[in-house]
Amino acid sequence: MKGNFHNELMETAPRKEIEELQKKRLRSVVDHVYRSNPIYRKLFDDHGVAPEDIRSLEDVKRLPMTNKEILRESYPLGLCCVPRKEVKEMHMSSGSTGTPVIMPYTPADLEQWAECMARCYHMAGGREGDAVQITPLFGLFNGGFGMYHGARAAGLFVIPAGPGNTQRQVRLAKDLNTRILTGVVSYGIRIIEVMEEMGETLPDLEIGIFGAESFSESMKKRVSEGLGVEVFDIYGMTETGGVGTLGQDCSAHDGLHVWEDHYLLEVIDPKTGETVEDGETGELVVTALTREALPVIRFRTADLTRVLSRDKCECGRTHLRIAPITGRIDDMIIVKGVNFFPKQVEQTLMGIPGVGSNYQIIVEEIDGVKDVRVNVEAEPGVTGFMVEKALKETLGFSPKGDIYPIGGLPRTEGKAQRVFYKK
Ligand code: DLL
Repeated sequence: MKGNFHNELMETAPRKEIEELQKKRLRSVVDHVYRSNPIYRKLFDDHGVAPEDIRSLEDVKRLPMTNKEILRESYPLGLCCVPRKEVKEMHMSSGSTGTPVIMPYTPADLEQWAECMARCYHMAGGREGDAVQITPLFGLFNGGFGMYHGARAAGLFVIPAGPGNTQRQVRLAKDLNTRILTGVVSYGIRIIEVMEEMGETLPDLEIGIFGAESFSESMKKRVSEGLGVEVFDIYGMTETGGVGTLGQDCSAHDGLHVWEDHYLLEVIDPKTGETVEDGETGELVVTALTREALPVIRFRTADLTRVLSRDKCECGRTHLRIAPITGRIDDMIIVKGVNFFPKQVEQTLMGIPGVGSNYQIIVEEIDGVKDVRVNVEAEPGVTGFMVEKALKETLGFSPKGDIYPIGGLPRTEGKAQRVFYKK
């Protein structure tokens, strides 16, 4: 077990201490947003709650919940809680529905992000001086810059490759002895394909940090075997401040440690809004305790997960662990009375020998009846019947679909689109 910490004192602090800190920080962030932003103030006033009402951690439940809508409606900087001159960077998520969400950062926010992300690098076994090849886009997407800020804080040697030009990417990794490769999951798969085409291996590569997309256990196995690395599942989102802010798994690979000194988590039943018990799956709700420019308060992430443990982990960390993300609430597909998530399809497909790593789930409506097709790439010898049978066993019904030769489905350099809706 690697005992690699970035901030050992905080990462291993006793629960009681973390909770005391959370309580203090919750009071202070509530006070900050109430005093500095009229939208937040109105939201709190309409909900009948004032900063003085927040005395314990339980009192978080007295606060109103927020969601992506309020961030969209206040585009571009309506929810910003600091004067414009204090904002030094921004990132943005475009989302599927059009209006983007902008996340502003003060210098302290950038440090907070770097701290969270640096903890993730160390938790994955990164050491000062390691070459880290960062393949998410450097731009409005938070992935590239977040991994950059964190790598600087962790003392790594940054190769700011960004996505694309994959042959050059492989050569760079070889020539510069890249030890840590980071990316969105589907780009990890793309690199494996190109390595195979080039007949290259990357013996110095040991650590793969991937996320931003559905990441089933069987996909993790493929990425791990294809790249020859230990794979880590990294989590974060624009609204909480970007990649790594919500943590990652450690070498025990038993859930994602969430940085609780910076974020207060709740898991709720998305229908009733009530908190669910630890172990029960629900929607993750996040309050950012330490951000200045735009701290989200009880933000409904739409991501589904469950609390796995609040006990000290074998790695020594005390920050709670959540299950890898099941999917987004709005990604749930209901066909013929069966509910499922794209991740379940991925998990099944990736478990079939000879099936490639690219797939499409097509939801179509014919004469008012929803149907689903699953297209997948596969080696010769894999038949549609084999795929249907495997899906029948896990989903309870067997979607039809087409088998494409490896390389037959489109590739993307950013987040892959897996689900397509057709009318
Ligand atoms: O995707 C941040 C990120 C960049 C994470 C690079 C990991 C690597 P957004 O574009 O705002 O930010 O999208 C956030 O992506 O609410 C989840 O639905 C999904 N997501 C992020 N990480 C994971 C993960 C980045 N590890 C949204 N597993 C989130 C599953 C993930 N889904």
